[in-house]
Amino acid sequence: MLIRKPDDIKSSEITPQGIYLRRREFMRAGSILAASMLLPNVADATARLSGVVQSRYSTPEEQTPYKDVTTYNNYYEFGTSKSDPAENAGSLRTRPWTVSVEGEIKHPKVWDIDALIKAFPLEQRIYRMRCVEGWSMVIPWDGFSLANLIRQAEPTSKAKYVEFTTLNDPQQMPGQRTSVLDWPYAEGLRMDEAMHPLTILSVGLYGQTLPNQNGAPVRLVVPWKYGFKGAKSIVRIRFVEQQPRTAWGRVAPSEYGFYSNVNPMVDHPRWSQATERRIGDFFKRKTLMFNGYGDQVAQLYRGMDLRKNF
Ligand SMILES: Nc1nc2c(c(=O)[nH]1)N[C@H]1C(S)=C(S)[C@@H](COP(=O)(O)O)O[C@H]1N2
Ligand SMILES: [Mo]
Repeated sequence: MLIRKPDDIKSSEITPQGIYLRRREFMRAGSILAASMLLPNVADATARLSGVVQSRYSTPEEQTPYKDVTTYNNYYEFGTSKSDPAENAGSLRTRPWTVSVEGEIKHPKVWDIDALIKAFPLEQRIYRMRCVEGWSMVIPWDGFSLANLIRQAEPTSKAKYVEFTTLNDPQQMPGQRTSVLDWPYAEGLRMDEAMHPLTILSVGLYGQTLPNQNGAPVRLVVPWKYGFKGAKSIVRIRFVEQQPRTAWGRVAPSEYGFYSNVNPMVDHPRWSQATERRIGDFFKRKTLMFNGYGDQVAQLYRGMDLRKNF
């Protein structure tokens, strides 16, 4: 565990150029980390990530404080209320950990997580994140472009989709002993979505390795889609010919479509998606098409009926 006191951490280490991390938030993040050292067996025993370069894809919007990002979570393997993951995810063992990259590719490989973290350039991507439930955050993720991993794997011509699967271990994940979802959690992307430069595998946030409640040691982040696309604690990435079934699609196909693009014009069957509440704000704001990433991603869906393909 490599935790340094806040004064030792210069914001320039995370944000060498461009957008800077505001010191106030950094101090807050640092003091939480420092406090966590005093407690035994805490969930966010994170370590500093090195060599993280700021990305030009980052938003300059105000970042959601570390405390909110790490205590207001959805991770049903550890309970269904927002505070459950931070309280219960300490039982997840993230080392040793492997990620199997398999299916319709020329170079299947079982990656050791630490080799994976070192294999591709790490960037900090400050992304707007929108949960289907109507709240949003701005999170400085640290990770690498999924396209880099895919290029190395060399998909065959049969690879049309990518499936992401979370660890299946009811011993470590108390929620998996209940039937809220059809375990293990699974998500999927079309190949061009997976290859898009905005799509990342995240291994950290705020310059530290991911806290367990945020999906340690590696999770998917797709900022123009609802948050549930971002499968946490991934153990398998499989390239397939058919559109994969997803965990949410299995329990409620009429509510959670495969694409799950943020779309203020298409309501969830039980609530409107026109507005959202940014965590920390009092007033709601309008939700933007593709969560504001339309300039970059709208062309992926040209000619598609986004009401049918929700
Ligand atoms: N394995 C797994 N991944 C998951 C979930 C989950 O319950 N289990 N919840 C999803 C939902 S609904 C959201 S909004 C995001 C929340 O990520 P965060 O807690 O890091 O903000 O994780 C997604 N990934
Ligand atoms: Mo969500």
